Parts: sequence; structure tokens; C-alpha cells
Amino acid sequence: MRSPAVAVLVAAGLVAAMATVGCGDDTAARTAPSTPAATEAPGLQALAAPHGVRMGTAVRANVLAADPGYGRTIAAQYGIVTPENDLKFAPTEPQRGRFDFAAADAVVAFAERHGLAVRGHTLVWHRQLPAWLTEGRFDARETRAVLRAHIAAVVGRYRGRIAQWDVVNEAVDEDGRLRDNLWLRVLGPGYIGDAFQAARAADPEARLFLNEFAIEAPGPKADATVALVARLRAEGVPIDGVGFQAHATPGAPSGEALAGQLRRVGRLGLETAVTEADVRLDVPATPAALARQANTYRQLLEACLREPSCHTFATWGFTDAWSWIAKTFPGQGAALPFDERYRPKPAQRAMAAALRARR
Ligand code: 9MR
Repeated sequence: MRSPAVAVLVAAGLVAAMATVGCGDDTAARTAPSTPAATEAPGLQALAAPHGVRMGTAVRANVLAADPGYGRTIAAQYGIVTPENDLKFAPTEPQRGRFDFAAADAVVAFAERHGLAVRGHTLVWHRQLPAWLTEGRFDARETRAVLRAHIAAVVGRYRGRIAQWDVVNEAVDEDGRLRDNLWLRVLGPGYIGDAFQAARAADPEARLFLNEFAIEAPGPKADATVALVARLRAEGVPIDGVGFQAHATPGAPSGEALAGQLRRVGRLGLETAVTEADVRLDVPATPAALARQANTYRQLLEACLREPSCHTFATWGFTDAWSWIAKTFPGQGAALPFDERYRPKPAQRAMAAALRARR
């Protein structure tokens, strides 16, 4: 039973929420990110705030526009959002020098209305590149100009409004070599430093990250990534952090492994972030599998909470209604902390419990 004082607070919150949100009109909301829906338990961000950690999710502009409940859940639960696709190269520069920011603008405006921070994803990657670039047969001079102009335009547009950028994404391959991509082939390894310089020039306040998958446990790829960022630091490249994507399966990576890798990067004086966590299951998921998934989410979050370098814990979406997993891993899914109707799963409750326990 709630105490009378709590009941009064809840009632007051309900009135305030009704006044700010209106009749389901998401666009009018002015609630702080940590403010839960009045009738619900505190959201993840409210629980994480005392730890100095932002809880995040990837977000899709098209779903935000189509479904007010999607945005409401994000605003009630999270403190930082990452456009899942809307800031990538092809969507933002579909023709050379002609930019389209409509979808990204909508996400950033949504975040600002709700007091959420934004992670920008991503400036330099080997995927989601426009045909004019992949088929353009540009030489090194022109490719460098394309890279710099793209970063100047995209980062510059959101100067002061995007807190963290994934400047370079997935630059290292499984064997620990620099990934063989268009940028490396035409520009050589210097493209990485170049991209960070251009991002720093376009927004000196933004925190600049190298973002990578499968570096959450020891191995050649993790070693090479740590060596790469140490070298970049030594060369004076303006890099602030490393993003650990953390696309997981139950138990892998373990929390111990992730904490160890976060620590290695933290020791270099760099920030760390968990940027794209999800824990995929065979579908339909059994209760036992959902419990193992919850345990994995709890362990991954606890790893971030105990490493002082880690200030962001973001999942790659929040609802099983919208996730990249089913397309890429046939027969798998159910990877996120909320179900298809935005109801918390055991994974969400396990993360909330971890955040409460460590207060
Ligand atoms: O989730 C994204 C999916 O909707 C896109 O189709 C895909 C295109 O390659 O990219 C997905 O996001 C990726 C992210 O940008 C980088 N890390 C891996 C993610 C899953 O593939």
C-alpha cells in the first residue's frame, strides 16, 4: 500500500503530467527524462541518475512519428537516445553535397522536448554509404574532401545539441587488422585521425567516440582496438571514448569480461560507453530464456556501473516490436527489455533492481 503522502505526490504528478502531455499529444510534453509516467514505477533513467550514468536507447524517427506510445515510453524510461539509422551517411547525404536532415531533426527535436541527450551515430562506417560515393571512383584527394565536408555539415548542424558522436564505427576486423573498407583502401589508416579532427573542429564540445562490436571480451579484436585508441591518443588525435556495442547472447559476454575491457580503455584516460546492447534469444522465447536474458542485462549494466569510465548504457532499441535482430538472425529475436507492447520484461526489471541495489 502506498502511504497517503506518496498517494498525494502521485496524484499531483498525474495532474502535472496531464497538463504537460495533454490528450495523448506527445509533441506538447515538457516532462524531464527522469519523470516516469505518473502511474508507473520510476523509469530506468530516474534510477540511474544517482550513479552518474545515462540509460539510453536507439530510436527510429519513423516509429516516433507513427506511434505516440513509443515516444512516451522512451521519455519515461531513458535519458539519452541514438538515432538508429537517421544520422548515417546515405540518409543524411543522399546526393553529393545535398543533405537531408528531416528524420534526424525530428529525433533531436523529440529529445530536446523531453530533456534527453543525443548520441550521434555514425559518421564514418563501411555500411549505409550512398551509391554516389561507393560507385564514384574518387581518388584520395576527393575522398578526403568528401569525408571532411560530410562531417563538417552533419556535426556542424547539431553543434551543441549532440552530446556524443560515434565518429568512426567498426574500424577493426575480427583478426585485429584495420577493416578493409572504402576509407582504408583510398585514404589509408590516416582516415581515422582525420575524421576525429574534422568532428572536433565542427563541434568542440561533443564527446568523440570510436564505436566497435565484439570487443566486450578479450581477444585479437579487443586487443587491436585498445592498441589503436592508445596510438590515436599518443598521436594527439581528439578521441574521447570507446563505445562497446555489446550485441550479446545469454551469458556472452559475461559482466566480468565486459568490466575488464572497460577498465583497459578507462586506464588510457578515455571514457567508455555501452552503446548498442541487446541479448538475442531463440523465438518464441521461453520463461527460462527470458530469465537468463534478464541476468545477462543485469550483469552488463553492473559492469558499466562499477567502472568509473562508463557513463552511458544504451540498448539497441527498447521494444521487441522494433529490432534489427530478426532480419539478421532468422529464428532469433525478443532481444530487448520491453515486449512488443512496450511492457517491461524481466530484463527491464533486472536492470531496475541492479540500479536500486547499488544506490
Ligand atoms: O539497427 C540497424 C538496422 O536497422 C540497419 O538496417 C543496419 C544497417 O546496416 O544497421 C543497424 O544498426 C547497426 C549499427 O548501426 C552499428 N552496429 C551494428 C548495428 C546492427 O547491425
